[in-house]
Amino acid sequence: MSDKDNNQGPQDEAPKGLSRRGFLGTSAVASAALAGATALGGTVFTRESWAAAAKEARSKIHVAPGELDEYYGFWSGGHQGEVRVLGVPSMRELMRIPVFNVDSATGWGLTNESKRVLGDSGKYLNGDCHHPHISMTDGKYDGKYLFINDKANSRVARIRLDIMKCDKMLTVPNVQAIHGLRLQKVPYTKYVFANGEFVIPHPNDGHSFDLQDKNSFTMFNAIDAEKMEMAFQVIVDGNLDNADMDYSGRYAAATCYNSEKAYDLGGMMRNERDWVVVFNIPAIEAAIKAGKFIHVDGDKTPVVDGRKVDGKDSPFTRYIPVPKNPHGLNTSSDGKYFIANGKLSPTVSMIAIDRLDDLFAGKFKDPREVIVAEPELGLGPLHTTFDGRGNAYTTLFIDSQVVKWNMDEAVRAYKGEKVNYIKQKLDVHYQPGHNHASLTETSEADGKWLVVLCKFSKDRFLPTGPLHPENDQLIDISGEEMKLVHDGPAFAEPHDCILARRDQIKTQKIWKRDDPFFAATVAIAKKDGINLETDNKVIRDGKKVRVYMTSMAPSYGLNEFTVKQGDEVTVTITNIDQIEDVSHGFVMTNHGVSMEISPQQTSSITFIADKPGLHWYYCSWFCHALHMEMVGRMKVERA
Ligand code: RUQ
Ligand code: CUA
Ligand code: CA
Repeated sequence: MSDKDNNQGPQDEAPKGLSRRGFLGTSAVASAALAGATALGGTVFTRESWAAAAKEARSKIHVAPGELDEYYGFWSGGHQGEVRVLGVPSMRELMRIPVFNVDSATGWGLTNESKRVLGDSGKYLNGDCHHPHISMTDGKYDGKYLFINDKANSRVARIRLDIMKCDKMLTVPNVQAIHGLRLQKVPYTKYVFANGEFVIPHPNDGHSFDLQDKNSFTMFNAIDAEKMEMAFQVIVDGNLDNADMDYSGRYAAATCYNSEKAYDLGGMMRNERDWVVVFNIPAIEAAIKAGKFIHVDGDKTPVVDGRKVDGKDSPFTRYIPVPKNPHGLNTSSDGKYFIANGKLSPTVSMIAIDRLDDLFAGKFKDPREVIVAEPELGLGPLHTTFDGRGNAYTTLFIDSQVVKWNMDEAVRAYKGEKVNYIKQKLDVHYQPGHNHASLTETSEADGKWLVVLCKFSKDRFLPTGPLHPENDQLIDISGEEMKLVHDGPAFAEPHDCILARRDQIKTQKIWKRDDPFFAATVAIAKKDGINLETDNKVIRDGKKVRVYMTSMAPSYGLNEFTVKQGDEVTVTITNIDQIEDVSHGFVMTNHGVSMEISPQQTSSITFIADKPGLHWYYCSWFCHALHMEMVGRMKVERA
């Protein structure tokens, strides 16, 4: 293949006599270009210019052997279903946290402890996570939890950051595809806000397939962050894409791209403007407290109706028209603006949060009076992030660029002043979706690093066949000028990431014996009269056999046990090693059984002993010079 065939690559130029922008035109943006398959490329550059820039940058991101990164990064694993932990700026992957996927190494989805977290939804083996967000107190990360959505099976999961394991999961009732997810910032993360993306009929039982029907809608969902139970739902007009919340704890906002409630692409692009819907959280809470709520489709969650009736607003919502199929919704770190990213419009819309009280009080004729600027930034704006110095950084999917712009200057320009609010445009590689500046979602945005999550990597890495990696690029934004310092290939598909200072995340080095993560397993052992730290015993309970053993490098407490063919066997292992990093595993060969048992952890797994004969089990985490010898045998007697 010649370089010329490789469209979107750095080699391509705009057709002769036309600038890329002129050729594309803002109205032509919609269909062809968004597919990411146009013949239009990034800015022309040479390999040499990249090499020079890279050399200068390399010193900045080099974290020497034995040294630690300054930031934790939590990356969504997209439709791979996990969360990944990276060190920033080295961009080294530190850990993977299985969530909506099944994980062979740790036994996530296989162990009893993980199955209890997964609940009924454990029947789904896939997930699609997009938006990882860290719990906050007073607008700053408190390091307690990370929440993440599952678009594929309409779930929200919580990860405990002290142990970096998922400890709760909730299927959101009566909505399809949880997409946008953000947290209450102030005074603390009481609610997780999660958008149901798709409009569906209610009840969704086949009685109707008509999206225009008044019983077809989607809902904005508030989840109690501590209990991980539904708090309330709000019925909305149109659909819901991304969301964020303000720094007062009063207003949440979400973008809608399908105000048309259309079935197809053409229909969803019909309106020149869709909207941002703003939710008045205290008004919703007051209505629910007063018992003024309904139920939807037999679920017990309190629901309020935030739709307009005959053009009249509900007390719970306001709809602010913005162009066109907006996508990302970002609260500026100074707390002043909700910014809706135009996607099919080259603009972003800046909503002044301090005008929302008046909007709800009915003081404006036109809800667009809360918009204080609509700067034109480039083609395909998707997401915006902030440096805490008054600048915003917006990804331009179609232009394959990040644009740095000044928010105050954009507001002044909107009032008619002649000021160029665009500070810099930087090529990224290629087609960026989310971007994320260090601490940007908090009042402590520090303007040091910017991660840009590019959907296409094209020619940036050694080829890997038709399926290409994504490209997570790291950009130094500490100075006046953005500087690209690192290309990071990633497997499908980090939609989004979040960076926290390393002092904001406090982890345990070994498990605490009273950890709730395995408390239910401990309770079963207690009923069996077992002391998990000392006992190695087999308990028979009809056809159920519970095998209890300890592990300590390099041996299990039991090096053999006997069961009968057809028994349901539960193996519960307590790792009594106290030494940091000495994790053991348990694999029963040819039984699909695998799990992690880290120091002071109790793990259990249940399977059917369906094959008579001798079956070796072994430790799967390299723990000792005699790790290979850390084995035992299950003898299965013929039925
Ligand atoms: S969305 S690429 Cu799933 Cu966060 Cu914008
Ligand atoms: Cu225990 Cu390897
Ligand atoms: Ca639309």
